[in-house]
Amino acid sequence: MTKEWFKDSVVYQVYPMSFQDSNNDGIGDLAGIKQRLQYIHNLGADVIWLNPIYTSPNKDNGYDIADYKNINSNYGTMQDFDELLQQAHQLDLKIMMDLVVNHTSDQHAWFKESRKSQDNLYSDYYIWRDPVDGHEPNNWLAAFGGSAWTYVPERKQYYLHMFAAAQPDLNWENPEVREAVFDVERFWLDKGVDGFRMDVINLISKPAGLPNIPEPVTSGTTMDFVADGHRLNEFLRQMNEEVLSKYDTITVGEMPGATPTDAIKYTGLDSHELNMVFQFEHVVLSSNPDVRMGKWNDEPVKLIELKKSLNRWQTGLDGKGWNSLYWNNHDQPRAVSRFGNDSPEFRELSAKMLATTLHMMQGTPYIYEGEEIGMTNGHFTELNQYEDIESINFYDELVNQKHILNQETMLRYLANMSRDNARTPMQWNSSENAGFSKATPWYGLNSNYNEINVENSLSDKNSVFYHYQKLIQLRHDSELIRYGTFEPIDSEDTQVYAYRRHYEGKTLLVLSNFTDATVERNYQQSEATKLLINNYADDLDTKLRPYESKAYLFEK
Ligand code: TEU
Ligand code: CA
Repeated sequence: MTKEWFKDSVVYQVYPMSFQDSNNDGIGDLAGIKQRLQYIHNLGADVIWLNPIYTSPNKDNGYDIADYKNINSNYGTMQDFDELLQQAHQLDLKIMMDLVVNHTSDQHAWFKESRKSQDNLYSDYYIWRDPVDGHEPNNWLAAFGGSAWTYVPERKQYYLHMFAAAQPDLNWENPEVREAVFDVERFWLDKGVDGFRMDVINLISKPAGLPNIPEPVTSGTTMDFVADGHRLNEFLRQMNEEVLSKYDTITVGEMPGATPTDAIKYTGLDSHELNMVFQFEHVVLSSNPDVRMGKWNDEPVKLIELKKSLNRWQTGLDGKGWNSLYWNNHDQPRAVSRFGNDSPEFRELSAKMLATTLHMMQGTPYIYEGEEIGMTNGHFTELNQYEDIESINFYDELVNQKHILNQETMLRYLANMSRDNARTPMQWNSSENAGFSKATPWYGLNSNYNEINVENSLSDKNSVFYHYQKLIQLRHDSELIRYGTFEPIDSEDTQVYAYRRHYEGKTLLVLSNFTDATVERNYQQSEATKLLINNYADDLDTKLRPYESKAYLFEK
């Protein structure tokens, strides 16, 4: 397998708004990230992925960009960015930008022009259609609720938005739009950034003719219908040819709905498109069987399903593509609350167990800020504790408008699934506002920051932080961990996640108990050359205590 640096890297995701506030206005910023570079470096990460930091009215926390070449003033200036990039590079940390080019903000200059008339320079930059019988051009629904179409009287037309109305979709069929996007990419690459995470990049090519979709029509079925359009390969190949191939980059395309086959199509090792995809399979496993409710549910994920999904990706991409490995990000609940157990008794054990399970797989691991100290969901109980557009809109739609759910059930679903779980400020220490800011933070802190914080983690040699640090070190030191092939074992086991990796005659055995009970499993671990990492102080051989996780090396 060809060795490339994106395969050897571990990525740390920073959500700038919630990471570190340097000027005490309650909002995280670039200078704050600069103060914490050493911390990320100390963890061992190689790359930082920054969520969007561009000028934005923040209707969707920066995923609505009004100017791709300027910095959101909440976060600082271009000079702050240049300094951040330079200092990161001095520490050998690369910077990956979030590129949101399926849509812009409705406050972007292109859209402001485009909406004025049907015959100006930017008229064709977005997807405009005439009304059909006085209605929307088709039945598509937007990801944040309501129709995917909004009418503009000046043009007497509707524009398409797969997300909020404030996020009009760009018209990638227009070659000028593609050139404009490539120009943005060159701007940042010429500054020296090291790559891009491309937001919903599998939505950029829309189905020809924009046909109605079959029932049931929901925001979820709309997204599946639109994803993976017939010109996606062509657009990505052009981007690669004209831009990416001219720089040394790391790229990951966010692709809701993607299967391993799709991943190979767009990120295959010789596809000349992107390096990796963010697939969604393992984070939608608990989705509500009632499609009207989409992702909203309070069901725990079943280990068997989780294993099937991750194993399928591991074996499916082996030798053909490259996995991105993640448990959570700014759109997902906290890993330890969702896949582990965030009770005081098991939080640290299960956070470490999850970390080992994922970091011993083949692929590039992504760590979301706070995951490395085992930060938990917010456990919110009131609607006014939420601020995310998705949570608020769907509460309104499902409870108030459609009366499909009562208030209490939806609040339970939000507590389980809301994106806000991931967006509470980073917990640095137990001082006021968790060391995030001296002012009231833009969004409420998790009340457990007195106990769960970076300072405590750094002063405890058995902390979740040091477990992550060790996993990263092991990966950096081992070709077996980076490049070994993946062998699933006992896929039907409902309690233990077990797998092997193989490389040049060496074998890695990973065993993780996903339950709070002690179980017995014999994989001849007593014959191992070495126990590489575990989360209990001792090793009881075939016994796996609650959330116990062990990785063994067999040298022959
Ligand atoms: O998310 C894409 C996406 O599919 C989301 O709708 C996701 O399914 C949802 O958040 C899960 O609840 C990306 C960004 O990561 C997200 O933050 C943005 O809101 C979205 O695109 C629009 O740009
Ligand atoms: Ca600030």
